Amino acid sequence: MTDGETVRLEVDGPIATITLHRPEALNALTIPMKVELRRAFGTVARDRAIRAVVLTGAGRAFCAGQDLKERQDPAAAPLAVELRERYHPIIRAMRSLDRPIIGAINGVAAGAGASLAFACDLRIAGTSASFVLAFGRIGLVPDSGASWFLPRLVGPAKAAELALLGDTLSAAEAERFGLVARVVPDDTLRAEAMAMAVRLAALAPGALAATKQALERAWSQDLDRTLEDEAYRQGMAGASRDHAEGMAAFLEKRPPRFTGE
Ligand code: T3D
Repeated sequence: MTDGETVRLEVDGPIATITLHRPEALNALTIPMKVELRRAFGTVARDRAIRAVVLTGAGRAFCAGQDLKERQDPAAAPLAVELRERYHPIIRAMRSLDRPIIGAINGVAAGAGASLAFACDLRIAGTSASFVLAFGRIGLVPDSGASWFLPRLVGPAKAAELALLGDTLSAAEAERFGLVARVVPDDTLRAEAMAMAVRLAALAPGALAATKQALERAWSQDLDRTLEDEAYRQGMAGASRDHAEGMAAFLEKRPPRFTGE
């Protein structure tokens, strides 16, 4: 376990759990916390033994976004600078990580906290989870990727409603819109997220990484380019030992043992 003051990183075999840990402030993001979160993703990126990541919050919230009290400091960096220097590196680290990230959404995800949830590859919600694009309520605009992720995740109409009105999206509604894979009782959320991580960790790491990248790239490409990219990635995957192992396991009617080669 690597303990920052405000972000905890636990590694258990092939699974890393990153916990936002300022429960007294609903895990609102301070500068040290953003630094620790970026560092945690860096540590995960370097540890090739990690095959899946769970991101969650301590206490009753996932993350309430930017710490608005810290923002009162007259010496605070301008908003655009803070975004470019501290938020964007976190979002980019999450999207470029070549392992899947599961958001275990244990309570409210507001503002940039919602953006963190959206930047995960998959989300499971506890029944008490909710999403709120709180930016408009304080005269700000969606940031940290929220305006990029949300229309892609829930469609443009629902995204406009959530972003413009700032309405709270409950866990049940989030499931209906496909934003979360499923909703589970709060007290089983960690276990359910871990079970999903265990499933992911048993899959071929190279194929998972390429799938994550393919899904991301396809959003901004036309069909022809995507077909070509698929052919390229499939050529690479097809030449891997893991593909041979997957085929052998299928023919021998046994579970595969993927090594990432
Ligand atoms: O650098 C930059 O500023 C640019 C980046 C901006 C990105 C952003 O994230 S902007 C959006 C920032 N977030 C918000 O506007 C959300 C503010 N919080 C809320 O709207 C509500 O707290 C929630 C809807 C999240 C939850 O409501 P509720 O009723 O469950 O809890 P609460 O009573 O409001 O909050 C509990 C405590 O957490 C409370 O502490 P206290 O006063 O009892 O000691 C509250 O002040 C604290 N807290 C909640 N959110 C924040 C916060 N403290 C600091 N910053 C927060 N964002």
